[in-house]
Amino acid sequence: MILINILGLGLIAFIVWWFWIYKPSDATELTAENKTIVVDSGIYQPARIKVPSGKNTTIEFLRKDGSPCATTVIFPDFEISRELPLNKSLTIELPAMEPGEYAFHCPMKMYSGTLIVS
Ligand SMILES: [Cu+2]
Repeated sequence: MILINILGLGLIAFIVWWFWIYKPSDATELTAENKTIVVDSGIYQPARIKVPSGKNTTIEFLRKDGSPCATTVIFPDFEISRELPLNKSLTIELPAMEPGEYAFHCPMKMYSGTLIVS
């Protein structure tokens, strides 16, 4: 009984850490050759993306996760919401942005990422 409680608490702690605390620190710079974000296994890969400010940017999403949760990606700051086709990359055009950090995520925010504009 105690063992089960400890396991349960551990699981809760892990979930809290995974969804709310864990933040990968490295930001990946997107380049013309390398600007694809893969959507798979609960994460955007890469999840932190550096893009230049003040000019239009395109990024590509490649969704490999078949779950409904992963289907839509939202950039709330720019009112962008797109359906991602499965196993096929989709290009999303972003407007010229002010320097700052902007979130993007799935509707339930289980997948989440950050655009770092500088
Ligand atoms: Cu979701």
